[in-house]
Amino acid sequence: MAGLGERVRIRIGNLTMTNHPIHLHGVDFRVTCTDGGWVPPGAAWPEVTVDMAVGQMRAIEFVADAPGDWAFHCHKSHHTMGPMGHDLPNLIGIDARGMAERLGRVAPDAMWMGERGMGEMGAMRMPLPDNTLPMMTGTGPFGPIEMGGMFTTLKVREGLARDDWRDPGPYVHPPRTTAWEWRGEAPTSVSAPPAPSGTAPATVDVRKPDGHRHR
Ligand SMILES: [Cu+2]
Repeated sequence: MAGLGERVRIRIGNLTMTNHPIHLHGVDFRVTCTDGGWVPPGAAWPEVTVDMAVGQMRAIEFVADAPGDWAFHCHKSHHTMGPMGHDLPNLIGIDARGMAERLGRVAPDAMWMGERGMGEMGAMRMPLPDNTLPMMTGTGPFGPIEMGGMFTTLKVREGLARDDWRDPGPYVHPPRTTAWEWRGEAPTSVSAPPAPSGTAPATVDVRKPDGHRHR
């Protein structure tokens, strides 16, 4: 958790035997410390992902200037999906809608990997040994949280009291700032405004944005 506007430092150490590209949504950060020591401020480079090699430590710092619940996770998708079985046939591409429910009637212990994301896994409530990290982290305001394992949430809130670490619950989005599925009639036609006549074709200037606000 971080109060809105607070400066945050997170130290990360990779004690595993593989690399982990650790990614933070909502803000961009600076890598301020390596295993060689603190990085001079002018040399701390901006990032949204820091690859943690085996045995490495890093410190990242940022100003928590965006209220919300921000995913903080390894960018290797299978590292946010453990623990899982792997000796399974590849069924990518089949229509799996409703398969978990139908399979559950004849094979209650079967676990179906949802074709359209991992949400169905979270809805299954599979039993796990007590010392197992949950594959799915729980249920959020939009349904099952589709990441677990090497995943957590950074909560940025306005008005947090100092040293108050109680969970403030899910972020309450301001009205008209969330997407929803349109279930009404599809529009019959969407016409683009006509291009001005007598002008040269537009060129596209592609450059990387200088911010990181994929919300
Ligand atoms: Cu990883």
